[in-house]
Amino acid sequence: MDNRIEEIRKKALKQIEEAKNLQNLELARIKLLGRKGEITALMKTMKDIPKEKRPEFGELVNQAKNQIISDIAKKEEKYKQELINKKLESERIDVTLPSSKVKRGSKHPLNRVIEEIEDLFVSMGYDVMEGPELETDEYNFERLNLPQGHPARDMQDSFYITTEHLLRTQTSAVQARTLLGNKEKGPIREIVPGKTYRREDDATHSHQFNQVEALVVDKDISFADLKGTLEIFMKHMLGENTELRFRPSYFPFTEPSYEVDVSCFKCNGKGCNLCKKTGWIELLGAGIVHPNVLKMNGYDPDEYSGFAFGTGLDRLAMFKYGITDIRLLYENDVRFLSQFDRMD
Ligand code: FA5
Repeated sequence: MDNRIEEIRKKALKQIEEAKNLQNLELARIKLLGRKGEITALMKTMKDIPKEKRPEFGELVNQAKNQIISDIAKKEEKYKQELINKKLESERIDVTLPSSKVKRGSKHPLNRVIEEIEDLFVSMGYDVMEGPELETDEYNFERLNLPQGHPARDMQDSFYITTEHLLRTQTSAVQARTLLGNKEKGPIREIVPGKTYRREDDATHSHQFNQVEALVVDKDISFADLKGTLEIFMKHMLGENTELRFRPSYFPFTEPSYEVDVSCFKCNGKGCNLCKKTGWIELLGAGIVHPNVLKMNGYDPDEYSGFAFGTGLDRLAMFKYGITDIRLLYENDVRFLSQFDRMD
């Protein structure tokens, strides 16, 4: 009896010893311990053994079985570890090698200008607001004192989507939205940067461009507030020596209205190609909010007054960075844009 068990045990351990990989090991396990395995078969012969010998027989078979299980487990562990080592080896990286260069993008000049303006105005207590680019005729024109058929509408050749909807031609549309939407009818101090659209295309005009609007409404707001704010704004953006010039102009939503020129920062006002020998560059429209606009949007013009201005961000970016054609800002040519890497 002992011999039979010992024989099977030795044979089993040899098979395990010879198993060259995990698959062989699994086959050996099935052959020895599976339902039809040799150890299982040995157990089944228990009934043929005399009763008094059975405990001893059972113990010997169990010892053999446990040894087989333990040997298989050890070998299995060994093979698994070998596989892990092989994988780790194949994935080994040399951290001392120089890294491949990741090309960094750079901020678009328009975004630079927008961020600079936002930082400045936020530091003066303004909110940064936005409005829809697909705007209604009501907000883009009507509530800004530009009723249907008003001749000043012609100055902004518009992209109408339906008779009621158009791509906004000016960020001034958000003025009306804020005034009307302000339930308390209290003071307002906001800037609105955003995209605007007109049917124009040449070196200084684009069908899509960017404006930033400013609106301040409070008691006793005067031209002095407008002038002081614009001086801070322009000196900050274009340099401390920048001078401003206010020329009377016309916008239906402000009265009085102004075109504001800045002294040419290229020639310091002496006259050059950039300023067409005038020493001045036209940069924005501005004025004191028209009482009709206040009234139409729920404010009492006897109690409140305000100023507003709107400037082209593209033009500001062009002046600031010496860009000669507005279209460069929209072509996404990496050779052009990468020049701004150096400014980070
Ligand atoms: C306006 O759009 C008024 N909403 C500005 C304003 C706001 C006046 C608040 C009073 C009070 P204007 O049409 O002049 O005004 O445009 C303002 C600026 O937008 C221009 O000075 C110019 O810098 C820029 N701009 C206008 N059209 C284009 C265009 N097609 N491409 C690029 N920039 C443009």
